[in-house]
Amino acid sequence: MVLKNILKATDIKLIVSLLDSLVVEEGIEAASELRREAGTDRLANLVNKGEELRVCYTHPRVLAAIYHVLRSDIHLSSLNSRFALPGEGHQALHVDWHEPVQPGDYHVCNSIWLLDDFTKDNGATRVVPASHKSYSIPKESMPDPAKTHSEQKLLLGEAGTVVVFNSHVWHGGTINTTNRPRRAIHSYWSRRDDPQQTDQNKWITDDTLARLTPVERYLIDV
Ligand SMILES: O=C(O)CCC(=O)C(=O)O
Repeated sequence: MVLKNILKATDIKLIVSLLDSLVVEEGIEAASELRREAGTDRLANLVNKGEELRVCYTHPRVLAAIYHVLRSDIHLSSLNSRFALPGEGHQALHVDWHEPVQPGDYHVCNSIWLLDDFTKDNGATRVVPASHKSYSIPKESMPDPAKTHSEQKLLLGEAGTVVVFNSHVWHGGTINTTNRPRRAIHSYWSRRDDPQQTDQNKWITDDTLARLTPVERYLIDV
């Protein structure tokens, strides 16, 4: 689902400025709460790193789209950012779950928040349409999941767009051949009975708890 104009230019400016400062401030520790990835600037645990990001776990249209995929009670699994750096960013096709699932038995759903236009050159995410219904995952089904898949499509769109996708769909970042980073946030959700990718109760700070509304606490499950 492609949801256009979720973020305004002014929101994007504030968010990018926050994330750029965090990348510098955290340096080599950045994303250590989750995982680092060569060729990218990643940040994790973003629930605790700025009110500017509240929109990423509360936007009603995005939440409705995620519910539409999971058809279940949900919680935020993790909130991260990923900048694919110039000349980098290619990922093997993968799913965000450890095993194949039967069509309809979905656990996880991602939303990618485009902070830059996603173009065919700057490392847009690739997806293999309908692969979530195949009861298979790339590492078990492709000789080399890093290679191009004959049916893959690029998720292209303008900054401010949010793409919500069933993350049992085979997907991955592509190489950014431009000279500027391709910046995005991943607001990643799962069924409420599945463990969160970021253990939000472990990381939540008193300051964050104090500013969260009851509904936000429910969504983050803290
Ligand atoms: O940022 C992207 O284009 C996709 C990233 C992704 O799928 C991942 O890091 O697991």
